[in-house]
Amino acid sequence: MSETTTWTVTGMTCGHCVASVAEEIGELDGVEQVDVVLATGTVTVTSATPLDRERVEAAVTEAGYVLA
Ligand code: 9UX
Repeated sequence: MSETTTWTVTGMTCGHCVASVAEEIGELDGVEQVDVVLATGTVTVTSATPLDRERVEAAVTEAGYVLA
């Protein structure tokens, strides 16, 4: 069963930021869908395997932003 979780990411200010975060999170094992919303600074991820904070934070950090 997939699960969907919404996270808050600070520091994203443009569409390129959004694309970078979406790309990094999309590379995590199990991730099926990623929706990054610039206006709200939120990232909604649907994953087939549980996504712990450490994995999401590593991806966000790799993209150059900060997981709230
Ligand atoms: Mo451009 Mo979005 O530096 O950070 S990619 S504003």
